[in-house]
Amino acid sequence: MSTDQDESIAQDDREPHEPRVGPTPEGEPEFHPYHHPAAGWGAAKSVTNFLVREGALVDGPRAIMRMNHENTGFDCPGCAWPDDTKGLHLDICENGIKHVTWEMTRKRVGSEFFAAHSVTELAGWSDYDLENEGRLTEPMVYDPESDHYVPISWKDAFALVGRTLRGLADPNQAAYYTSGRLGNEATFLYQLMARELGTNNLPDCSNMCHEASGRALQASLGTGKGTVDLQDWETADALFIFGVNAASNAPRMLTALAEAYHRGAQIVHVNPLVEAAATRTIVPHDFTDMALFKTTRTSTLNLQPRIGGDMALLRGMAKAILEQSSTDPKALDREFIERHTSGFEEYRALCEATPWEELERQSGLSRADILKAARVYGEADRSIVSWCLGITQHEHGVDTVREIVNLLLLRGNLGREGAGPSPVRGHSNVQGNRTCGIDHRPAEEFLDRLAEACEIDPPRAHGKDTVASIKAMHDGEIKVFIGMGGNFALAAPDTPYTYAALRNCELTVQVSTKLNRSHLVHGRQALILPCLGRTEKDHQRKGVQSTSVEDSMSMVHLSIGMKKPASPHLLSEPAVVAGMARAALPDSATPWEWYIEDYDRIRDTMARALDGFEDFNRRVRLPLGFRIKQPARELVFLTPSGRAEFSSAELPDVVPAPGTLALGTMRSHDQWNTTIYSDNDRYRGIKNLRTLVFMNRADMRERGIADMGAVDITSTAKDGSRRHLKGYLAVPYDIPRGCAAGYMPEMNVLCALGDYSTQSDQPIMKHVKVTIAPAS
Ligand SMILES: Nc1nc2c(c(=O)[nH]1)N[C@H]1C(S)=C(S)[C@@H](COP(=O)(O)OP(=O)(O)OC[C@H]3O[C@@H](n4cnc5c(=O)[nH]c(N)nc54)[C@H](O)[C@@H]3O)O[C@H]1N2
Ligand SMILES: Nc1nc2c(c(=O)[nH]1)N[C@H]1C(S)=C(S)[C@@H](COP(=O)(O)OP(=O)(O)OC[C@H]3O[C@@H](n4cnc5c(=O)[nH]c(N)nc54)[C@H](O)[C@@H]3O)O[C@H]1N2
Ligand SMILES: [Mo]
Repeated sequence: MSTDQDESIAQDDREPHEPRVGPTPEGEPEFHPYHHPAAGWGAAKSVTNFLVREGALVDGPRAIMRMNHENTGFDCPGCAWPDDTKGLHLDICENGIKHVTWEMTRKRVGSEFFAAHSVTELAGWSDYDLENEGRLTEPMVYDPESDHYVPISWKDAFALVGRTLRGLADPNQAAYYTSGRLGNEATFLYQLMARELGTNNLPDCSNMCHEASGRALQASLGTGKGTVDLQDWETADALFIFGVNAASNAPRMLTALAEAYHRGAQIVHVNPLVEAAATRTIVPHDFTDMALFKTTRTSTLNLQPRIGGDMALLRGMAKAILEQSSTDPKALDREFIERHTSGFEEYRALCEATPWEELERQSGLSRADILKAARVYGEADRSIVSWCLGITQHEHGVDTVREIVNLLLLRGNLGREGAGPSPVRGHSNVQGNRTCGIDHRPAEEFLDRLAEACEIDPPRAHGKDTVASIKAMHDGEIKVFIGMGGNFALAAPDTPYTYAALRNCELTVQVSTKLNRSHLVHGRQALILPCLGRTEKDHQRKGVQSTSVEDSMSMVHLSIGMKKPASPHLLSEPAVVAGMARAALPDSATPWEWYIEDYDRIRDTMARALDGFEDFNRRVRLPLGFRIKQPARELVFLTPSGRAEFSSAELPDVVPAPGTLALGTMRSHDQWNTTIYSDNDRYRGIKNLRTLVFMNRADMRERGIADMGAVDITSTAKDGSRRHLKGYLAVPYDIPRGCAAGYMPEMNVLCALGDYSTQSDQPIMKHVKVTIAPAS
């Protein structure tokens, strides 16, 4: 091993142990496998406990009644699952309620709080305790003399941002991060500001999330998005759900799964863990089901591949369909393949050349299991394949999503009702962010239109994404970091490295609703700019404003807050952007102030600048908003060949080397990314514990690890450097051998910054190479 690597090991080991992320546990760690249905009364009880604890019983229910309600309420910030297209009933869920209540808390973090606690003191608090202090109420600036945040006026705060940005030698010395909560109007202004200043440095949470999906779908189909909508989900004969913990992270999918089961559709879940959504549910808004404890199955087949084994499974399914086609002419949709695709023969040859033994070894599934899935697919007239992070956060995420498309193309499952690819997006408006210009690699046509509509000269060189921005901050190349929402310090990989990167900045600016780690891990100068949340009324000169968001299925609709703002000093996100922009661009011809008076004006400009937003102001006010046209849905493929492209990628080797395990980092049921509600993970049977690792019992025995025994986890990065977590508890779990799983953000410490996918540049968060041993 070289000296360099030895140095990096020593450095990692020196990092002090971080404060806990979750709350102080209420008791001893417990693990009792969960045998109840997803949602239903367990969820109702959990919501009640949560509302009582948050003291939100008065505001909570009233607000929830206004959530996802055609165009008269606000969009649930909980996830990006679309609203019920019939608009008939409220489709609400436990985690959506928790998420909304979290924003509506009555607790406040004002200047007295910051006067009482230094930044060094707060840095020792848990992340739970930081957020639990409540809503931020006024702009604050870091005072290095006293090590406290002190109040600053909005005017001075903007002046500081403007001065620092104008003082940069090169506009590319700043990065503008977006977390996927940001509404479309603020998003549009934000990217306009960055580009008018002269940079495409627009890292976003999507760089850690669905970048792989966007790149793959773009390459295969000429569109960065899924092509199906909720009606398609309602008419599919077979649903394949890959790598998503839906009961926790997209709970409203449960309703779609229960409905699918009732109509006799096949539902195949592919996940190393059998998650709660792959069992049965009580649909929470169905009052009779709730009253009668009536459960509905939400799965007809569960397959547990090894972590990273999905691509081999998909290829195995394709191989089976191709084999079947030699005797059964209906196995393939030959007309579709001939008219609409290219690259089929090469793909067929590749499938034929891949031996079953290799597919079994790489997927971790038997040939019989792969054939079962293939049979479901072959017998269904209409299939949807849906996926989330279990597919994307891998080295070969792009290839795997393309393999999903390959499989769909074989039977013409595209451009017709009940069929197609359906990525489950994460943050409630992460898809809208990309549509409205948050893209560090913008297309030329996008920039051309933006230039014309906004009369600016946008930079053409590609900017930096999340990983590249962190590295550039670390190297001193980027000196200003602006975060529109989110919790960058904790969400990003390689925690100590990311901390050092942020601390190396001249100025960090966090536009936030609640106190979090990213306020404490800051640059030499630092601002906290508090903003309105989605539930709150946004008063501007021309009256109460609404913003728009886009869900996972490309529906754009309005969101209108109705609560009194948490403090009279909050600004809306569009107003914060406009304030920073004017200060940084004093001579800008963009009418920043005029835009903020009435968001219809922003939307009028967006209608001219963005593809698919024609007549935006009228269409967004239709009862359910409007759907952005998906060319691939109409079988128009904006690919170089003008056809849907089969890909023919080599199968990656995902089998862990002897002695090592593939570790997947994921969310518990009681957390929202870096926001932790409790130390429990109900559907996985965990209480009072987050510092855990789920393991196969045989792997534990082999290593001499006892049930709930303490272990040390060591990851080895591509460059050979090592990172450690000590004293975690090993939970014996139904997970394939060679695989392990635990929670983000604690486990981000194990993810090396340099370990990002060469296909998507996404940090590898689901296939971290680790060794696990009894605690030293
Ligand atoms: N309540 C709540 N809702 C959320 C969030 C939240 O934190 N809390 N986060 C939001 C965001 S930003 C996002 S991106 C989404 C995330 O939604 P998910 O993708 O569900 O997020 P994870 O918790 O990372 O869960 C990953 C799932 O993939 C499985 N998995 C791991 N590795 C593999 C693999 O190799 N193959 C397969 N097939 N499966 C694998 C894991 O077992 C787990 O079930 O949820 C959104 N919704
Ligand atoms: N190891 C590992 N790491 C991961 C992942 C993983 O699976 N494994 N998942 C990745 C994924 S998919 C994602 S999306 C990222 C998440 O990364 P982020 O989006 O950066 O993180 P969040 O935890 O969602 O951000 C929470 C903070 O957002 C602020 N906030 C909440 N609502 C609002 C609002 O309305 N406006 C504003 N301005 N601020 C608001 C609050 O201050 C809160 O503290 O994490 C990534 N990190
Ligand atoms: Mo995400």
